[in-house]
Amino acid sequence: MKKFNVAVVGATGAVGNEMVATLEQRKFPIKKLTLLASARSLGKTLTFKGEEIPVDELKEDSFKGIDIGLFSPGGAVSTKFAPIAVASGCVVIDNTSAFRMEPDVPLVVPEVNEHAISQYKKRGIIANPNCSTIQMVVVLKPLHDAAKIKRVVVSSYQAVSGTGKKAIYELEQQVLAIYNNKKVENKVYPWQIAFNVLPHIDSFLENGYTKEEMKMVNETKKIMEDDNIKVTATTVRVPVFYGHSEAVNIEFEKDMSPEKARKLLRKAPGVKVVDDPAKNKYPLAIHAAGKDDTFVGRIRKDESVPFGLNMWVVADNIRKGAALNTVQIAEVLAQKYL
Ligand code: NAP
Ligand code: 12T
Repeated sequence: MKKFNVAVVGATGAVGNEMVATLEQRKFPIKKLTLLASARSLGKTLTFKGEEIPVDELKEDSFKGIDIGLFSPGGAVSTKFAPIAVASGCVVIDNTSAFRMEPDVPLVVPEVNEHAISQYKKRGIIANPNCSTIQMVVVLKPLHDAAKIKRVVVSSYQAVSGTGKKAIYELEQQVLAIYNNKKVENKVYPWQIAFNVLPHIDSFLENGYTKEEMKMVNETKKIMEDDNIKVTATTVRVPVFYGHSEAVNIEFEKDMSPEKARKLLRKAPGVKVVDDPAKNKYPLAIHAAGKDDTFVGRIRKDESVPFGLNMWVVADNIRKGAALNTVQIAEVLAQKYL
């Protein structure tokens, strides 16, 4: 089997760390693994297959001989370094929002639009969608194929790990401060997140929505390859460490009963139906954390429209929402295209 030289860019971050673990768990065919981060991380190491690998500083000449680059160093760094990596012959799979909506960059969730990976040659870049969008589209796709979705109304309950390691630390420190009767400090979020709920993820736009909300609207259409699906979103930060939850309301063109939806979703790749309310069984962030699947439950009729459903969708935002989806794309690239 062919083996590849792989670089993880942003390796010391919440997503990068999980990428390294996922490459090991899924036995990705690696010849050499290169770990890249900022100069701040020089001297650090990460363990891969029992070996301590040093973290190198990301520089313009970092990509010589690298076949695949898994990027999550933030939008500004990806904007600068993804084209540099491509110029030295590397295929980039980028987790930031830098390239997602560019028409000549495929935006891929393998369970939904794996075929779009074939378009990677135009720019040498494949974009990994936003975490909240990924877990929603793996559930929407089989339902859309069966009964055509007209409109989606989603409200998210998003974990702090989505913002990175500094935000995980901020929630921990705030909980400790409150417990010890000390002053609560906030640096990452504009308000205290511990024991609070913030209707604010990423920055605000002219239209009153946040960037995170508009990512859900625009990325869903691109991944599902259907501009007619109407989407509206309210994205909310909650004091949870790992796992995004979503209340999803779907209106269909044709009839779609809860029973039929459960049947379709039981067969859907990457989806697990957890839907037995009588036994208090429904998807929970604490159960989804560390898992690969997207969990769906509370599937019930929206009685206010002819053909509608409500459901609750949960996944590990760092795994399926980021690292796992990226490694799945890399697997298809390695097996079919490189
Ligand atoms: P994080 O925990 O803050 O980690 C950031 C990583 O980027 C660290 O490894 C950091 O290295 C590195 N980095 C920062 N500035 C750099 C520079 N100038 N040069 C080289 N490396 C640099 O953040 P995260 O949660 O892992 O997220 C990182 C990015 O991934 C975010 O910008 C976001 O766009 C994307 N992301 C996407 C999703 C998704 O929805 N698919 C989810 C989460 C995150 P040091 O440790 O040396 O500072
Ligand atoms: N601000 O990759 O804060 O577009 O949870 C993902 C998660 C941006 C992204 C977050 C963010 C992205 C967050």
